[in-house]
Amino acid sequence: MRGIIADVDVRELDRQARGMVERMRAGDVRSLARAVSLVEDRGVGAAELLAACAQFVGSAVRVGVTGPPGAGKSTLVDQMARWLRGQGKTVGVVAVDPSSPYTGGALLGDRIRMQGFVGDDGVFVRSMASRGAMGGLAQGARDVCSVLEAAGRELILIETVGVGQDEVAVMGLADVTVLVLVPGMGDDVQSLKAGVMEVADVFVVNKSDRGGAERVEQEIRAVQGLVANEGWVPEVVRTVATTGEGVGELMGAVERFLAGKIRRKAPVGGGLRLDHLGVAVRSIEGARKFYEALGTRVSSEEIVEHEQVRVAMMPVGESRIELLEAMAEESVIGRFVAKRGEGLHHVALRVGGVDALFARLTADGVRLASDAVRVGAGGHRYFFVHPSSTGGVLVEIVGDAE
Ligand SMILES: Nc1nc2c(ncn2[C@@H]2O[C@H](COP(=O)(O)OP(=O)(O)OP(=O)(O)O)[C@@H](O)[C@H]2O)c(=O)[nH]1
Ligand SMILES: [Mg+2]
Repeated sequence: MRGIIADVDVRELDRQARGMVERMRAGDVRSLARAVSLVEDRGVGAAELLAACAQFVGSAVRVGVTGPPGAGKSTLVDQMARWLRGQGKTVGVVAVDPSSPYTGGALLGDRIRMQGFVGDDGVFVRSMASRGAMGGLAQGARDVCSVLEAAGRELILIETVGVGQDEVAVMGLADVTVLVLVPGMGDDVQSLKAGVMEVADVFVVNKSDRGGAERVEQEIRAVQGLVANEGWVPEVVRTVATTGEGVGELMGAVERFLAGKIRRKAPVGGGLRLDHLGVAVRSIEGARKFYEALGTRVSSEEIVEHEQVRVAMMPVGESRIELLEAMAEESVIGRFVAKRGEGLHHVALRVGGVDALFARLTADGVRLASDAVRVGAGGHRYFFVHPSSTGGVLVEIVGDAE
């Protein structure tokens, strides 16, 4: 009986969570506020809510803003939010305050400044207190970000004081991290470099109305020489957060970093990817067990009639292993197994522009093992390149599905 009751409760919580996400997505800010509180407090239904939010995770651009206490992070975040509103973007702000939220001046300061957004539902601000436990802060901030993303916020600004491990962990949530420094830090920039300098994708010299900005910039450049950052040299931008000066430039630097990050992450070789490995086997039933023991499974099975072959797909990361079993002795796979035994039959590479590549390879005199681009299972287009041109492996070139 208990089990049944628990099941009903869980289903009811799931139903409530889905309703909450629906209302948030429709723009109901009160539901958003309640949802954020629920995951922050880890209350009953928080797990169900996060599960309902899961499909939207990663939909926002997350911008981390960190730096020493009093550097002007909150003032800058406020200006960044204003700038983004000017671009018509919806914004979520997560201010992670390591001191107590009930006694510290920081939260009050945030409240006063952010009141500029009262009446504008396009900016949602939440200050979070440290939960004390290592990692708790980052987990809490991560969950709040998930909720904001489920609510459809396009950008999330995450403010945290860059002091300890917890804060560095919070910055791990961001797609891009802005490190805010101020004039008068002198050699303190040097002392910051452990942990904090490394996370910076863009440097801001705030309070540059005060003079001494040049000195800090030189310090940053000096330390940068010591820090490797995936071949990216972070830009240094001067701002006056109190007036908004330099904020447009800062947002430009953030955009440039993100654009470069996508480029840097793109695979070398113009989008060339390993699509699958084709393994010729006598029996799929016999061969699949080994791969299943490694933790993959057969995601789909199909028959390619004109090749007289049965195919079992087993996902491996973004690629897969295809087990190929002949349906007739006189098929390609049947002849392969009879002659060479079981083994690697082909390597399939995915490209953009399969027809253009077919034409170019033909023109270059590469020996192809197909007389034309063919249409295979799932509508994808493919052709084979003979092993004599590839270093001894039959290569299948696969294009994207039509
Ligand atoms: N002169 C000058 N003052 C600034 C500038 N930016 C911020 N301030 C002031 O610096 C003080 C601290 O600003 P905050 O935005 O609260 O700084 P913070 O980094 O968020 O501070 P914590 O969250 O407490 O670490 C406030 O009095 C701001 O008005 C600036 O560009 N120039
Ligand atoms: Mg602050």
